[in-house]
Amino acid sequence: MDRHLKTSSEKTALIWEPNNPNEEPKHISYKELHRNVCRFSNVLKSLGVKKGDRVCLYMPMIPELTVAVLSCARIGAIHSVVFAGFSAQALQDRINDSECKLIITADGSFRGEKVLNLKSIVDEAIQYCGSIEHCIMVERTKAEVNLVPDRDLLWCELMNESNDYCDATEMESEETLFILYTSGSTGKPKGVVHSIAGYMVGAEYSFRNVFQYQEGDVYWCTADIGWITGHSYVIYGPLLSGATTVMFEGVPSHPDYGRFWEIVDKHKVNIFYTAPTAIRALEAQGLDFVTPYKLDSLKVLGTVGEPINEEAWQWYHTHIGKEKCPIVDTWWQTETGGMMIAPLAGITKLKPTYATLPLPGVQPCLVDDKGNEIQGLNVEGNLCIKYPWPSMIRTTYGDHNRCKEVYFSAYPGKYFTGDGCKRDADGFYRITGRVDDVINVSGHRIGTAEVEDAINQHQEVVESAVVGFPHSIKGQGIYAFVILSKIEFNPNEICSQINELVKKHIGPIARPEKIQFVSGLPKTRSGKIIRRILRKIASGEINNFGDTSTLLDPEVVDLIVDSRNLTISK
Ligand code: 7RM
Repeated sequence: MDRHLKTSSEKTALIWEPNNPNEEPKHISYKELHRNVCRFSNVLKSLGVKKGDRVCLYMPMIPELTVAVLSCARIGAIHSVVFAGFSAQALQDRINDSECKLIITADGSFRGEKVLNLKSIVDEAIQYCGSIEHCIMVERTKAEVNLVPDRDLLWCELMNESNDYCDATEMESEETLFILYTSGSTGKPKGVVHSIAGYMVGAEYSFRNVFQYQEGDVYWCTADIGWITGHSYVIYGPLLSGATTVMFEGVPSHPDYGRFWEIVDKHKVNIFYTAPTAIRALEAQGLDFVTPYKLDSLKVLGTVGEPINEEAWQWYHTHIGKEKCPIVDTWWQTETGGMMIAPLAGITKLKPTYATLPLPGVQPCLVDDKGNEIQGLNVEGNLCIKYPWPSMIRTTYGDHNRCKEVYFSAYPGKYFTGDGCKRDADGFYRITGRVDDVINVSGHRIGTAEVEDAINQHQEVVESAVVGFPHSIKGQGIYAFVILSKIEFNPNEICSQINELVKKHIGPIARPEKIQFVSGLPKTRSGKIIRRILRKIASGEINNFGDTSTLLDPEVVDLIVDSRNLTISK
């Protein structure tokens, strides 16, 4: 921020586009953003927030969220942004894991036609958060809220009383910039820790090079700041580069499915970055929502979050990019901090559905199940990274061993990504999807164990197993196999109770698409569920289960296959 004041203080740093297209967008210059960040940094200091303290942000996509993130960074406090679609329980778990001192939220958020009351979710969560001293609330929806005297404070009042001067706290390069929780194969979500210098180097380097950002470009990444894509490519990457970044409060379907393209034309967006799931959802609505818009400002398109299918790639290329915009399919993870395998726009040869080549400096490799590196071309294996990179995960908050276990022990000396990957005849990489128990629903990572834990909270559930299955819009959907204590329950009733439980423990995004009640689960003699078989059944592949010799009771599989007609869909 301070760097850009010298050269671009009047330049627009942030264009904020509200949920309601009739509300005025905001253009915030680098100078104004800097001023607001300084003011809010002083607010944080006045509340006793010091270097190293954790601050939780549970906010809508409004400029105050960007200001809050950058203010934490300015004073050396560690931000932990929690996506505002997570439930009170999920929020509480994250606050307690890292013992946040302060939470910043809003009265509510506007998402399409919906109004979400965030403050009441925060109230519910922080009843059981002993570390929280204060809650700062931005007024956005003007919904009625409960303000607890002394604990709850209003953003606007604190900002009015604050002042514009706040030096940035000097930090060591390896000190922590932020924590972001993400799901894995087992247990509760872990707090991925990123460092000050390395993370920012990775975010800026990848932003500039992959998108081939040019001074003056207007750039829009549609991700929510609650996810890593929002951290790295709505806030840090573009703002470190001195770019103009668009921040959108709403959803692609409101007021209709042309909203993205309306915004592209309105703000003359040059670089546009979104998820395959959004492309597929918009494609499904037909071209009537695209043709009214010119889209002639676009120069570069990007995708992230999940594998993109050929059809969606072609649609994006033809109808949005008008066959003249390179598409950068960027593979990376919360843990990698920034893009790892991606084309450089206009430089790397494109190949639909391929993330193509590693960024300069990144050393990917494929390994087989025994841990041997697979050399050569036209091969497939588990994707690892052989050599460290600036923005790599530093630890998992509060549990360094877990970080070693999860990422560095499967293949000694290498970072294991959890993804399967192909390398073609040209040496190009194509990520095929997760090889662990993580499901990718609309680009959001959901751990099967987390969903199972929520389902198992139901009194009548004996056991459950959750897998992903191919979904035409979401990429993957969640399929739950559930054993009940008795068979005479009303299945529809139990289904809605299960859905409520998942919503309560995680959030609406983790609700199963399909629930099948079964009498048993396919297990090995040692009692491990064979998910491979369940994944096949969930995908409708019921003819060839491969090697079933390890099954304790092969008959279980036939029973599950035969009772598929009893599956209940959301
Ligand atoms: C940035 C982000 C990470 C997981 C990752 C993959 C999948 C992400 C791509 C992709 C195929 C891509 N972080 N993934 N990008 N798969 N092609 N271009 O999404 O931590 O939330 O998810 O997402 O499985 O391991 S994340």
